[in-house]
Amino acid sequence: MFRFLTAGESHGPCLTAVIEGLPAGLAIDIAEVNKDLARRQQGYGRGGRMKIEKDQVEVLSGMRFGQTLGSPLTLSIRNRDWENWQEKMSPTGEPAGEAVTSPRPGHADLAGLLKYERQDVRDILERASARETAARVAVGAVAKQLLERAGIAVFSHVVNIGGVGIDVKLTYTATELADKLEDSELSCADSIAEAKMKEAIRVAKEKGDTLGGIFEVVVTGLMPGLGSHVHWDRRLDMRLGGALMSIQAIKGVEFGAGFGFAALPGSQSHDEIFFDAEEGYFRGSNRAGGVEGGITNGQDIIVRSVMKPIPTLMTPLASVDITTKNAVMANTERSDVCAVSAAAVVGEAMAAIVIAEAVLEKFGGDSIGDMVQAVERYRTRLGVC
Ligand code: EPS
Repeated sequence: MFRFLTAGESHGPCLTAVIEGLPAGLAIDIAEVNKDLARRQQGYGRGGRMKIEKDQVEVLSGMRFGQTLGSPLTLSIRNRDWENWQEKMSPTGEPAGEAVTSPRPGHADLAGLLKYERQDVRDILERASARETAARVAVGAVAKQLLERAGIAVFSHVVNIGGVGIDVKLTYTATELADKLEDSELSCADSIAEAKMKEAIRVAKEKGDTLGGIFEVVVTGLMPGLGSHVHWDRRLDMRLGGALMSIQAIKGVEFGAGFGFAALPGSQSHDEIFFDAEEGYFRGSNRAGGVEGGITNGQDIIVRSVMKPIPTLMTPLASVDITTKNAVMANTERSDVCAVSAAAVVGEAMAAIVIAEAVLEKFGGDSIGDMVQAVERYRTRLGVC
């Protein structure tokens, strides 16, 4: 069973992920993991923290001479900022520094305080912070290396920030997309839209405001048959949707034509089926976004997620002091103005994790060789290798 947990507070000593269920013999390129960690850190509109951190992964278990052993793989990312927080975040001793008592609307602060019976918002915000997503990106980078062995690749890009969208007429293959993103600060393939997005972020920053947006994840090289129609919790779109919704600040997910289906008749909603002796079954469109009945249909998965604007506003919203119950302005702390490009990398990681889980479920194997053989056998049976 492929699964993982992460641990760590935003300003604690480190973030840790424990992955279990990886087959033995998978070669892991640590440089590739660090590349994704660096991608998550970049982006116009990120805050001061990203100047302090230089996220790098350290492997603490489960790997020997560059290959997995089939035992739990533990990944750790140090928080450089810990040096400045040792007293305030000490696991032992007496509380140091002032408690944060003004919860931010839109953050986990107030609901978390009430639920966990805490008197300092920091006890909640430290774990609710999107800093945790660095650990997920490291896990996702490992999942992507497993998927590569099955011929599957995962990409992401930003399609909207603060209401500024990319030109929908621009269509790229996944490889063209990856090339375009190389020199983009916002992980956006449309350079004209990107310039407008950057301007919108600059204006928001000037006003002490923040911006959200939409990113798209594309999965290529899929075989039909991942996920299943037979139970609600085996449907791949449910699992992908849930994984994307689990990312901090994500408020909605759509596959393929998504919410656009509301305005389309059935005759323009589905992907007609054709057959070619060379190609096998193929479709003339991909409105389903690669999943039908909870099962991959062999087309690319296309899934978009919307991120709300970050709740830490330098021009804060109204709140209530949790000690005095007086009206106050919400807590302000160093934060990002816009982190949609970072969220795209996290979305890519979460999608890779879910697809890797589905691949391992279907093709199993305690060794990577067994898994690859099973994939090849299946692709041969379908005639789509
Ligand atoms: C983040 C680290 C955080 C924030 C941001 C994302 O670092 P710090 O709180 O020290 O500035 O920059 O987190 C949030 C927006 C949030 O609400 O917690 C990161 O590593 O991505």
